[in-house]
Amino acid sequence: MYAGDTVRMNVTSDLSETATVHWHGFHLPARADGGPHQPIEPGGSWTARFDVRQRASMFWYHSHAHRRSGPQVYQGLAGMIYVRDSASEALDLPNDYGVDDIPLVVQDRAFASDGSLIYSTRMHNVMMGMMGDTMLVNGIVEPVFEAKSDRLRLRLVNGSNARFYRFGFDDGRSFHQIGTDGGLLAAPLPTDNVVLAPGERAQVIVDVSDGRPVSLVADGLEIMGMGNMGRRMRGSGPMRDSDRPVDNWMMGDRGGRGGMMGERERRDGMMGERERRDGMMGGMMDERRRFTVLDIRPAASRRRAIAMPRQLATLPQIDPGDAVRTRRFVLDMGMGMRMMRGGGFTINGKSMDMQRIDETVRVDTTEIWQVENASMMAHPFHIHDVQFRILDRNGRPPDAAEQGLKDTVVVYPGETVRLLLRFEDYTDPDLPYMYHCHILEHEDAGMMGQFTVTA
Ligand SMILES: [Cu+2]
Repeated sequence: MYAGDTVRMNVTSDLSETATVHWHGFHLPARADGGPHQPIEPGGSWTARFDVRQRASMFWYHSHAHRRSGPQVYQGLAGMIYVRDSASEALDLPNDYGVDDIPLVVQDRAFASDGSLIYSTRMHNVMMGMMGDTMLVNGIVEPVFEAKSDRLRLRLVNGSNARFYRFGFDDGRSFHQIGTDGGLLAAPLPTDNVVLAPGERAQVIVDVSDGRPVSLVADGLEIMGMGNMGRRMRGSGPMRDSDRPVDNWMMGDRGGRGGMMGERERRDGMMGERERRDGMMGGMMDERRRFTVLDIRPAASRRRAIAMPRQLATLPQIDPGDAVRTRRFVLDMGMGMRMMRGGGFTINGKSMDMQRIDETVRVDTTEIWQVENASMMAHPFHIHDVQFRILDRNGRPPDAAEQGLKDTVVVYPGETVRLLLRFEDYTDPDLPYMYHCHILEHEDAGMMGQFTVTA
C-alpha cells in the first residue's frame, strides 16, 4: 500500500476458533486495530478501514486473539505488508520486489515426525516462550535465492513467538542497516549484525558483487539473564555505540559464550528430569543454535549496483521537554508456584483484563513511557497505534541501530528504557489499544495492558 491510501481490509475466517487480525505497527483507529476487541468468529468476517498514515517500511499482520495469539500465530496466522511512499522511492535503493527487494519473515517451529506442528504449553514453554528447531522463512525451509543484482535489500521480520536472533552473514561480511520497525534510518548504518526480538523488523542492504555464495544466518540468543546482561547480547559489530565500555557488564567476553555456562546450568536446573530426557525438547530449547535463513547465490550476470545514498530520511525531532507526563510500566514474571498457577505475567503488578482500561491518554499530546524490567528475562515491549522513539536505556542514548522509528523495543533484565510517544488523529473513549510483551506466550499469559486515546 502507499502512504496516503485509504484501504479496506476484508477478513473472512474459515477457522474453527475465534481469531483476530492485528495490523502491527500501523497508526489507525482503535476499531480497526485488530486486537482482542475485534474478534472474528468462525465463519464470520471483519472489515478494517483506515488511512495509511505510515512512512514506507515493512509492517506485518498477525492474530491477536485473547489468550490465543501464541498458538494462532504459530500455526500460520501472520503475513507482511509493504508500505511505500514517494520519499523512499526517490532514493537509489533496491526497490524491485522479489528481485532485489526481498522480504524475509523468520519463524522457528517444531515438527513431529509426521510433519504436524508441535505447540507445547508446558510450563517451560510458557516461561521461555515456544521455540522450535526448524527455521521457516516466508513459510518454507532452507530457501535459496539467486541474486540477479549486485545489491540486495533484505527486509527482516522476527515473526517468531519467542526467539531472539542476531542476524549476520556466514562469512562475516559487513552490510548496511537502513531501516527499523517503522521506517528508514536517517543514514545507512555500517554493521555486521542486527539483533531482532519477536515483533521487531529491520531493513538491510548487502553487497554480493564479489559473486561468491553467502548465507544470511541467525544466531539464537539466550534471553534469560541476571540483570544487565542485555548489553552483552546486543551488537558485536565494530560500528556499534555499544562498543563503548559499559561499567556494569558482568563479563568481559562480549559476544563469547564462555561466561554464560553457569547461567545456563542454573536455568537447566529449573527443568524437570522428564523434560530433560525428552530429546525433542532439548533441541527446541537450545536458544543459542545457529539457523541458516537464506542461501544467496549470485547469478553469473547481475544488475550493477549504484552508490548507496548518504542520507535516507529526516526523522521527527525528539524533545523530551514536549512530554506532558511520564508513565511507568514495570514488567514482571512471578516465579515458582505463582508461575505454575499462571498468574505471574504482569505489567505494574496486573495481569491483562479485557474489562479494565489501564491508561487513558489525551490525543495531541506527547508522553514519556518508562518501561522497567523487574524479571530475569528480556521482554520485547510492543505498543499499538504509535511509532515511538527510544530516549535512553538506563540513561544512555540508544545504539544507532535503535534511533529510528520503533513500535517494539527490547527491555533487558534490570533495564529501564524511556520512550517518547506522540498520540495523534484518532480517539475512542471506549475501545482500547494494547501494550504488551511480544513473546506471544507471555502476552497470552497476561503480560499486557490496555490504553485509550481520548479527546
Ligand atoms: Cu515477555
